[in-house]
Amino acid sequence: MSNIILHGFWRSSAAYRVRIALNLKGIDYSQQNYVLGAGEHKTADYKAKNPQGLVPALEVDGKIISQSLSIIEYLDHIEPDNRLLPLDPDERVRVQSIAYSIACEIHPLNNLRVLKYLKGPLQLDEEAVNIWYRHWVAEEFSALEKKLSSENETGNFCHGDKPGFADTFLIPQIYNANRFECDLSKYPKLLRINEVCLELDAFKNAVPEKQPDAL
Ligand SMILES: N[C@@H](CCC(=O)N[C@@H](CS)C(=O)NCC(=O)O)C(=O)O
Repeated sequence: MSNIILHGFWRSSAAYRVRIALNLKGIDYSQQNYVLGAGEHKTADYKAKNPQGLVPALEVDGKIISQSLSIIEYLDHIEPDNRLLPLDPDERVRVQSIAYSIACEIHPLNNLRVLKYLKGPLQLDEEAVNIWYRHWVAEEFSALEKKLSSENETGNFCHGDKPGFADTFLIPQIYNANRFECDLSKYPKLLRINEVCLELDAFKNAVPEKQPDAL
């Protein structure tokens, strides 16, 4: 079995996605964590591994893989048991579009470096930054709520009655939205999926507060 190290941070939602995926797959891994607030992910040592200076990165027998989407897709290839992405092209593309709507439309606008830029060079105060954050969550969560509550393919989870790829993206984003006190009452379907996922060990063991570097 490969030696797998997840380079992350307890409160990184992108690392949280990968922890869920590793747990769902039953893959053993260790963690090396970086305090993002202290800039530990920007050191020369870490950038030698991931020049983007972002977490997560997954180290598999010394090889580094960056970007949570590609990491999780890679895990699905190396460990085909308990597939996270369906093989059927129609199912697969549905699951991908749910995950990408979070990973590509919400997360990049609300990432730490973006919020720091708004507060620093653009001099927005805390409240303005929170309004920014909540705006992008609301935009995408409204669309996702509509999609998931109207499509028959949705089950107890984003796709059917088995947790998978899309859930690994939704649950960390809901965690972050709660941190930023977004009003989630308009998204009962998303909240229900969150509740069901958090009953499972794979999700429970991935929650930020349970990680070794949690403050
Ligand atoms: N698209 C990347 C995003 C990675 C990312 O932005 N990670 C955040 C933590 S969730 C980070 O490292 N932020 C550090 C910073 O913004 O300086 C992925 O999905 O892995």
